[in-house]
Amino acid sequence: MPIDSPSSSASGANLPPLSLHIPEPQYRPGDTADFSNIEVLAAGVTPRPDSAADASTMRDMVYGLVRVLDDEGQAVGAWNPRLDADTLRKMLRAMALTRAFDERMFRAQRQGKTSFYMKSTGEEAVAVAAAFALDRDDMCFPSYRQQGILIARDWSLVDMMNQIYSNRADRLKGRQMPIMYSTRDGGFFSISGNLATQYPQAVGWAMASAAKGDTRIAATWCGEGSTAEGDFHSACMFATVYRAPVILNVVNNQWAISSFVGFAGGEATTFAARGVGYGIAALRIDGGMAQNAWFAQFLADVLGTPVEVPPSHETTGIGAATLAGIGSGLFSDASEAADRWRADRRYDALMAPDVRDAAHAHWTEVLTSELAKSL
Ligand SMILES: Cc1ncc(C[n+]2csc(CCOP(=O)(O)OP(=O)(O)O)c2C)c(N)n1
Ligand SMILES: [Mg+2]
Repeated sequence: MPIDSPSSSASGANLPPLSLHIPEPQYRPGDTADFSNIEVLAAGVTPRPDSAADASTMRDMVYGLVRVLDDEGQAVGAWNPRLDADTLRKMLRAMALTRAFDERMFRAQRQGKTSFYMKSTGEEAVAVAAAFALDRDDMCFPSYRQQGILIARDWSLVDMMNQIYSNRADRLKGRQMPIMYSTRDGGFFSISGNLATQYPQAVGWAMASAAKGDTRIAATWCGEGSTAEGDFHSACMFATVYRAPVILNVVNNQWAISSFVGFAGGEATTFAARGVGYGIAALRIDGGMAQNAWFAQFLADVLGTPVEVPPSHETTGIGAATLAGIGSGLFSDASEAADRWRADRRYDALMAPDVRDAAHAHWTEVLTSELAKSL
């Protein structure tokens, strides 16, 4: 035995050998995903703490799940934001327009008209509902999947397209990659291709707002994979030390390109639980799936096509709409987004060919008329 072999050392001779854990995803893209191991609490059961509640009183909530819509699509419980029908319609319109815009731009990318595009399919509500909950002049520090904020804020779609095409009307003069919008008037901080850099930027902006005695808050979003970046952690540190008025959203869609959630620490605990370690008030929210039921109903309304929504215990909840009330330092763990979205039976109902084609035709029309208006 070589002299430097670990088992030859006297101190370790009787110890079992150590082993390294390498996370392995249960499902790869293309497999049938099964998320039945994820505990989904019933809608309406999670209490709603006061927005001034101390972080220490709500630690359990990072392991629970805030869900608002029940299986019949009714908003229930203390988290029901009691939005009026008109606001709900506006939110749905922004979500559907975001999806239509994404589809159109994604096709353009596939046709080689632009080099890069990122869709937000299945998580439109995360951005749109937040935009409705925030004040118009609150500052957003998004990742590349919150284009819904601009659309919810009625930003010109043509202006967004100019940026994507880097044409002469591009306000960023071709100096940014496509979809990395930046608009001061839209309260939309420049998107960066370097993951998680928006986190410390948001916290710094929020600290400045507080230092100036302003009333505006910051909100930022990153994917669950991006929480593995050092920037995420230093941002949390500054946020808690200075109690920066910032909402920190983690959108968990289970994958970071080809790395599954396990490589970002998702096997060990929830992403909302990161907040506990920093003493930040944190919540875990089913923020991705509200739109299944909403979309189904909405499409049925606008298209006159009945859409059967089978009851499913796996769906659903409202996400970001309720966030802003909580104040500084909040996580939304919009778990089970993209893969579960696909696996969900409501999605099947939505994606039945006749419904899909009708929806597509309808939203192409809306998109075209929106574009015509802003030209
Ligand atoms: C610092 C840095 N590392 C790696 C990349 C390459 N990259 C771009 S997107 C991405 C995955 C991000 O996953 P996640 O944060 O979960 O967000 P999602 O795309 O799922 O919304 C990676 C690794 C990058 N852009 N920046
Ligand atoms: Mg992800």
